[in-house]
Amino acid sequence: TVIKPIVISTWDAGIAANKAAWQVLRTGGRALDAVEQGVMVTEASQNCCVGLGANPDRDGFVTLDACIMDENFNCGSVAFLERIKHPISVARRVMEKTPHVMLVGSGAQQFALAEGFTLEDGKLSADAQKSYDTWLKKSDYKPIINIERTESGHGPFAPEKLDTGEWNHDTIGMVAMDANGNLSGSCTTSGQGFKMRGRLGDSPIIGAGLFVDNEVGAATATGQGEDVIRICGSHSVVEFMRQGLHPEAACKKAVERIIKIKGAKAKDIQVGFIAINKQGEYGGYCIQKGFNYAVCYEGNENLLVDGKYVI
Ligand code: SD4
Repeated sequence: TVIKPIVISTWDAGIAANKAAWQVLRTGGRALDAVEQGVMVTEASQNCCVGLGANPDRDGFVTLDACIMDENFNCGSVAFLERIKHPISVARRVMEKTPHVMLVGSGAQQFALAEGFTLEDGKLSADAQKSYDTWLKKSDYKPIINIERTESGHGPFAPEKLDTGEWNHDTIGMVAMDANGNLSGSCTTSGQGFKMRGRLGDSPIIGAGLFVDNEVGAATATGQGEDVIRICGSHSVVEFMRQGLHPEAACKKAVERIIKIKGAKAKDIQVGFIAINKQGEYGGYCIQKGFNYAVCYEGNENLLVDGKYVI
């Protein structure tokens, strides 16, 4: 029997996001609405990792990336977007109201304002200001390697989080199948903390941070975006599922491909994929310990699953 509806999303912030998505799915709503409304919860939470409360780039500005894809290969994306609270909803408008797939930077912001989104003040959240100040002191303004593993978990290099043993992460990717058996996905992020200004990761790139093929399945990614882009990560996962692999095995194969390319350097990074297929089977895999994802379906509405890892 097919498990549907179902929604899964990256990291433990996915629990709250899944709850919002579930409200849409359990009442027969569309997967597309579920994945938008789900990740909006994370975007809105000021003390989290995604959205305007998140860590800024090296120059002190929060720049946001997001994309969304439905069951008909419609997709929309925004990148390098500043001072807009819900990039995922702007991405959806790009998909629905423009002839384009991606808008970036000031053009994306201009479009958002024309669509009635509010320009926020651009001030860093208290948490982000603190980590930025710490980063500036220690970093000497050099780029920092994104090591997404700490003693206690994972997260981009956020010095004060490391000191307290907490972890942080800066993306939510969500994929869902609705009661009609249609798939959709969303992905939204502030990108790596203290990235170079103008840097984009995988999260706004269809095929890298997210991919949906309604005949097969849907996948999304988190972690070191550059290495997800290198292998067209989420698209690869979906193609592996098309070849008959279970979502977990498909995610594993994509992770192994990255590890093969990176060689010894693979242990310095984290990448995690999660995926669902048309049967409502799900899975996730990551490079190394410390990644988890939230799963929600009838009777199992608050599952947090540790991602299996290769090294
Ligand atoms: C990026 N993939 O910008 C994102 C970062 C991320 O948890 O997922 N961090 O590369």
